[in-house]
Amino acid sequence: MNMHIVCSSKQMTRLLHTILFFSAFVIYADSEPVQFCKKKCPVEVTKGVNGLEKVTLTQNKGSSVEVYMYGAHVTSWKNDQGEELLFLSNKAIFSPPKPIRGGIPIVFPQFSNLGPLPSHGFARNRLWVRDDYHHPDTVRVADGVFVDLLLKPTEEDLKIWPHRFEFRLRITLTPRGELIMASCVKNADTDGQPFTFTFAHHTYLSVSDISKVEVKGLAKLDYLDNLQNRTRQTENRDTITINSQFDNIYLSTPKKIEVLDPEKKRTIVIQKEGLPDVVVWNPGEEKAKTIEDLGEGEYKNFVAVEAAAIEKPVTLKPGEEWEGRLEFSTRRL
Ligand code: TA6
Repeated sequence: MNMHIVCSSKQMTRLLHTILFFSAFVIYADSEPVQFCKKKCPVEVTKGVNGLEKVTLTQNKGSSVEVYMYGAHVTSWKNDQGEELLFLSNKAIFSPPKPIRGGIPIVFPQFSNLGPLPSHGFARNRLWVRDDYHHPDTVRVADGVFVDLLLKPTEEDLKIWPHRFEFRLRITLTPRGELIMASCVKNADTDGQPFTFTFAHHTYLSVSDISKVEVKGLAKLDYLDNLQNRTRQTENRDTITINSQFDNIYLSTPKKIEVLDPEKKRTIVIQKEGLPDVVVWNPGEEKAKTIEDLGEGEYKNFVAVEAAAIEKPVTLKPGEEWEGRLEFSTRRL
């Protein structure tokens, strides 16, 4: 996918799409207006848990994605066979300002406690809006159903992080059931100040049993061990397996990471651009007990594999844009 699709800005395009009234926010790949679909709509807006607005993307073969406007949070991704690929806690609290436990929280503009903000920043507990900006090329290159979301700071946000940003996120479900998250952050500050942020897609992948899972693609890499004051170490295993609390930030990782689940007989393939680091996290049995919105024993059913930009924070001058892209697909083992 062309990385410029989310960021480029053209007034004419905006105008054109407004006139065509593509529901002011969503486009189907063949440009069919959402409200006229005869069978199941490829893009549906409904009320989810606690009445929070939810967008569901579906493909003919059966794959689907659910996204909450609260946090621009993907809570479900199913393949053609209807298998759920993301973990969502049974005790997830769908009640702002608590972030949703599971799915794909957006960590922005601060990863963990690496700055003055609350841990993991605020994007995951803000209400995003649907974005009315589209570029014609996107219809061709996206090749799927998608929703465009936008986050801008409120006056309250500016008090804790005084930077006028625009965060555009396109979430696409391809005809083959792949999930694509394309992010664009722009420095929209007019007073000429650069800003710096860290970022992660805090993805909770659904697995049969954490102790059986293998993460491939991180061999020989340096990592920061979050459980040891982020001391820098080198991974000497070819394949990562997890048998207790685990919280490493792998640095300068390859573009492709694979998560093998022998019991489910499937591999989840993660491909990324602009997101050099990968956090691998699981709380393990003891720590899990302290996480109030995680059900008993649920720690076994997920591994967080988080495509991120942490070690080298991103700095944007006024008008500059940063792009990140993440793609998930599955393969039978
Ligand atoms: O990304 C890993 C991590 O930062 C862990 O250290 C762990 O605390 C986790 O995220 C969950 O954070 P949360 O704020 O969602 O409870």
